[in-house]
Amino acid sequence: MPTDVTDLYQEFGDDRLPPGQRETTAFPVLSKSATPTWDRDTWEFTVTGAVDTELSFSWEEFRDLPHETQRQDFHCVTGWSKFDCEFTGVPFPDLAERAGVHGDACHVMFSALDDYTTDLPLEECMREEVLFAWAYDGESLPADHGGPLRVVTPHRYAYKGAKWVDGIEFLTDPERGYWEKRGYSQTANPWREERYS
Ligand SMILES: Nc1nc2c(c(=O)[nH]1)N[C@H]1C(S)=C(S)[C@@H](COP(=O)(O)O)O[C@H]1N2
Ligand SMILES: [Mo]
Repeated sequence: MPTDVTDLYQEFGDDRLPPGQRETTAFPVLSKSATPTWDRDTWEFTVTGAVDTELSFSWEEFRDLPHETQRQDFHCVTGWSKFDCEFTGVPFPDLAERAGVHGDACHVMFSALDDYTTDLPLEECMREEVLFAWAYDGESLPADHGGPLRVVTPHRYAYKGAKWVDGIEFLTDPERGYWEKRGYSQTANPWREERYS
């Protein structure tokens, strides 16, 4: 049984559907550019920056990590929300613990195979619901939705969840990711409609 985290909105607002959003049952694809290809044999996921131990995982090693399945909502900054998505993967805090995050780390940069990046304050990442997910509704994550591996951030607009993620860097000073450099919010709280900065 998946862990249901669709009630996390109660931390932020009164309604499950954030203001200015409409519910969709489709799962639209939103990418800045084409779906990148990946090679199972050379794929590598790295954890770098302000940590005790920098980490690197092959696809098999990453898939062997303890993982869980959660039922989550998904909110795109362009105005659609999809309820009850089932994602399977590794919670962010588990990876952070393996690397040993330095006390002066305050921010995280996610990078991806399509040269996308996105950033979040460390405390926004240290939540069980921030998953590195490889399955959606019990099937391998479709390539268009970020397969083999993507991040999901049900407490933030979905551009904070890097599809095709291949690395995270712990930072001691905030930096801006791809959309954040182009005017989108760094904090991106849907219940406060933090769409732009
Ligand atoms: N690597 C990468 N991740 C990305 C994007 C992207 O263009 N590249 N788009 C973001 C945006 S704006 C959204 S809404 C979600 C869309 O995920 P979906 O295509 O699975 O619906 O992915 C986010 N993650
Ligand atoms: Mo988006």
